Amino acid sequence: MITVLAGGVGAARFLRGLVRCVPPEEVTVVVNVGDDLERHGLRVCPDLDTITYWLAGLVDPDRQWGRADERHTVAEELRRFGHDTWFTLGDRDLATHLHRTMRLHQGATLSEVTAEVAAAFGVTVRLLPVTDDEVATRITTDDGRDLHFQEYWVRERGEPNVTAVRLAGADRARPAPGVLEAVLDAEALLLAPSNPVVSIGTILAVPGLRDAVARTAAPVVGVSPIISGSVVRGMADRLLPALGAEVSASGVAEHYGELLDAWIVDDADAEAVEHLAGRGVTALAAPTLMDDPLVAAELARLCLDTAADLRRRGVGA
Ligand code: FO1
Repeated sequence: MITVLAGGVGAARFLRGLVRCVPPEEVTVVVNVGDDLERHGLRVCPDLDTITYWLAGLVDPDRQWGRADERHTVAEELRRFGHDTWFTLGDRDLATHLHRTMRLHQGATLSEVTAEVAAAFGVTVRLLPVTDDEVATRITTDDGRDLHFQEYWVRERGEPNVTAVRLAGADRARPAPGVLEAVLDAEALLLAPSNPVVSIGTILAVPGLRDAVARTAAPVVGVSPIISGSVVRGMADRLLPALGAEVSASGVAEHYGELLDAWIVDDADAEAVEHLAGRGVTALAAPTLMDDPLVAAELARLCLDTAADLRRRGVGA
């Protein structure tokens, strides 16, 4: 089994490549749920849904989240009642949130509903929320406000300066069923090129996860989400400094520290390879900009080959 720690869009593009290299049934994805929120009484899970829609080939190609061929009739009508629709839910997307919320109200767990949604979209990789407990990524801004991640990222367009990031509720959260086993029993554990702070970091903030990643016999191979000091998308460049991490391929590898056995950087950052070798991290340079599914497939193939090579050399065990 190949296990991937994943956030939203960057992870989805990577997974689209991975499923071209191995049968989807052999892939388990542990997904961040810190972005999740309640809107209009509905439970919305942006990272789980983004991965589902990408793998189903139904994602909006321009926004890269939400559904293609989408309309926003319900959102327009909600505004008639004075509801605030800064977090815009499309008509098709709403069906996912309605189903999920109905099932949660019936007592189903988020894991159970996630499996139902994936099956309904014909997605055969196993998607696991990192926890079935309610957690939320919260952002402290330099003017002293405490915002939900989506308030920071969407409502305020990521403009405020960030002084702290935390996963609220993490202290009471338990790994969802199968999550620890997926990390410990994997033949390879891949860190997708997701946001190291609010996607990978929030996965690792769930008690037991960081320890499982540190202990797994699987080689841990990560892909840098930073190319030439810049993010491919999102706001990791503004969150990493809040954690004292450098905004570079090397800086993220150092931020992950002992957890990594290998780190894939973009060709543009090839100079990081020997710098990291000096720190005992096997680093390789390759194309990591996954605009083309074939690039994503080659990148995923490189991760798997690197993990197999590390296993042969007894690294990671
Ligand atoms: N991002 C936006 O910038 N504006 C939105 O109105 C918005 C709505 C939305 C609805 C469902 C969903 O699954 C994602 C949505 N996103 C929106 C993207 C979301 O903020 C990000 O996908 C992740 O939370 C960060 O990776």
